[in-house]
Amino acid sequence: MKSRRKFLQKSLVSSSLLIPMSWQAESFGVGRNREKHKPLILSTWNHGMPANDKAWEVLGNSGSILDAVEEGVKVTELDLTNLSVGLQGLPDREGIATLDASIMKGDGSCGSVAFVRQIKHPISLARKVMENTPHVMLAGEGARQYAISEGFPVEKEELSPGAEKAYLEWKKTSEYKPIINIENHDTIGMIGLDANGKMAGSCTTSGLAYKMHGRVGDSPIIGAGLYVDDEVGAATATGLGESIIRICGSFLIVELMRQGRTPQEACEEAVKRLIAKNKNIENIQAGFLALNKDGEYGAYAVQPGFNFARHHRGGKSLVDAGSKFKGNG
Ligand code: SD4
Repeated sequence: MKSRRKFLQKSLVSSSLLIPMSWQAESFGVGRNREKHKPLILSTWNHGMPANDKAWEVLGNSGSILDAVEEGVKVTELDLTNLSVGLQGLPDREGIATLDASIMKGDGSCGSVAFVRQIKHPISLARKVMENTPHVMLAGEGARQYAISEGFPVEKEELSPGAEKAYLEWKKTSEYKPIINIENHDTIGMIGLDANGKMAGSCTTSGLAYKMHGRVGDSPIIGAGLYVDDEVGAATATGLGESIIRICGSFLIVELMRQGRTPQEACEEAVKRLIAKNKNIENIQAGFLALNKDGEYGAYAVQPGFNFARHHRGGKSLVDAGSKFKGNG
């Protein structure tokens, strides 16, 4: 899924964030990237482009990087063409869509929900957990009940047409065989830095297609799918959650940056660590995205095909990340 799709030029107008939005697709190799941008919004995969558009607009209007990363990924949660985020996503092996999400601010505040059903915007529920409860994480029926108490609408439990078609097809064999980059790896993780150096991040997913009922991935686990620290930087992950949890991927990257690595070097080191700690690596895709407090950024994946959306004052683009393995073309 090496998308080099060109998107229409749009202009985003706000008082503080006037940017001429030229669209380009770029390649982002293993090199030592030292480019800096503040503000900067990054998110995983090509669905990150419309999500970042929204985040950028919200940042311009409200000035809040937290609002920006929440509203940005809500676009993906509603995107009916996306089968790996939101209630329209591919279900577990019982045919039920269950969602994971997390949100974090650079001051250490964080919230998440896991294995939640029937709630359209798990990212907003994660934010409520962060802001209105003494807890960090709510799961399953408890998370759903909490959503109801906060006034979230409860959606009918039915698969989207795309998910139902895929599920019925899968049921013919019920074989669990993730297809790298296509079927299972399109979580959106978004990390952002505002003009004053404040950071926030969000991550939301329907998780692995045809997972066991009750399975939770890395996305709602603070430190695995997402980590943000205003003193250092932020990181988010996509791909096979089990492989990312094993190395506390996002926390690892932030700690490597704290020790002086660039975001690019930290992402590459995390991929190296992940490869060392996981068997059957040829069947695993995982990708990381990071930025530091100066506005430098980096990305790296195990397999080719990972890309990310990048918005800053100078423009916006979809960038191909480098990867440890090169694939067969
Ligand atoms: C998970 N990390 O649940 C998620 C899936 C994913 O891109 O990232 N897809 O394991």
